[in-house]
Amino acid sequence: MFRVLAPLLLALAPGLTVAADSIRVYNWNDYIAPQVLESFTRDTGIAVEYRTFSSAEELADALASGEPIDVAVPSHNDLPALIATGGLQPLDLRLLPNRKHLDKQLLSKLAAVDPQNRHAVPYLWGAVGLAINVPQAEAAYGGPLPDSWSLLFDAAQSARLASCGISVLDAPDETLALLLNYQGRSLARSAPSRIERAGNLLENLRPHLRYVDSERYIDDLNHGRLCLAMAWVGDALAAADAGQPVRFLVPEEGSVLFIDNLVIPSSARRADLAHRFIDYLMQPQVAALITAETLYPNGNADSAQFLDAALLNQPGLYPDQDTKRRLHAVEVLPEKHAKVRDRVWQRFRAGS
Ligand code: N2P
Repeated sequence: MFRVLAPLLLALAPGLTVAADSIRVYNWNDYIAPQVLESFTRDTGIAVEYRTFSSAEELADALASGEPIDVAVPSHNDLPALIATGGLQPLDLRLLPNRKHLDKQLLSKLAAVDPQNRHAVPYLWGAVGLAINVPQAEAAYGGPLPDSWSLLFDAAQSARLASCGISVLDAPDETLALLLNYQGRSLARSAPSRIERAGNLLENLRPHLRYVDSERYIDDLNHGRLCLAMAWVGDALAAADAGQPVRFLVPEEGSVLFIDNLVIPSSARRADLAHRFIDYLMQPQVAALITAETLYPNGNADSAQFLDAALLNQPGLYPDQDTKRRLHAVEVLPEKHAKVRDRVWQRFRAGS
């Protein structure tokens, strides 16, 4: 019936196209349950052109280019700059009835970077930590490992682990914040000269690292090809899930938290459909499925009832009280520091 009718409709109404409803979604890699995209299209008739990025820089470049993107997923610390430069559309809350399921505490934290929560809703969040392939790392280190960022930042220690493979996330704000915190300081309150010196220290570590990348390490951890990785929680838990003796650790010095958010960039062509997609993801069952698949905590308070008890209690996924005390949100970097950060980071990432 449909097959016959469609050409007929097209002939009668040339402006009307079948399945013209589509949106472009730009998300972090390994950050959705693929079946959710399929069910969204099945339920709504809206096709999703889905692409991924693996660093905040890649997303920033795509947003700055003005290419049409209907839904993107920036981290909380990048929201102030995006809002200030008019990069985001305010959300129409009337089109987001499922927003009522979101965690109120998380929303109020986010209001510090997105006043009145006008532009963003929390999607997934989590901690940065160390993913350690314990048997490999202990063998290379020559005994039990300290519960510390020194494994990475102390050149004598990382030299011992270099042979079994170390990787660092392509995440300058997180890495520099962690290094300065390890030195007893704060990235946001550091003078540019101190950031420059932190960059020099990173460069000295560079020969001990296989690479600086936020995507390759997932497969390498899953196949036992790295023994130490600075990791986002879900990526590390995925390796343990794949059967590797990989432990996710929030070291004793503490670490940073990120909150990633669904937003509608100003370049969006179909803000109406973007709202439908965002609302779809905020259904508690859908949010639970995404957490089960990605192993990242979500920002949906009502999704807990749909999560397996085993998953809810999986160590590391939802941080316990003691770990929570050692975690603080990635700080917003003052604009005047962005240049030195980028310069330092480019040198470090390239390894030359
Ligand atoms: C998952 C990416 C996590 C995003 N691969 C951290 N902001």
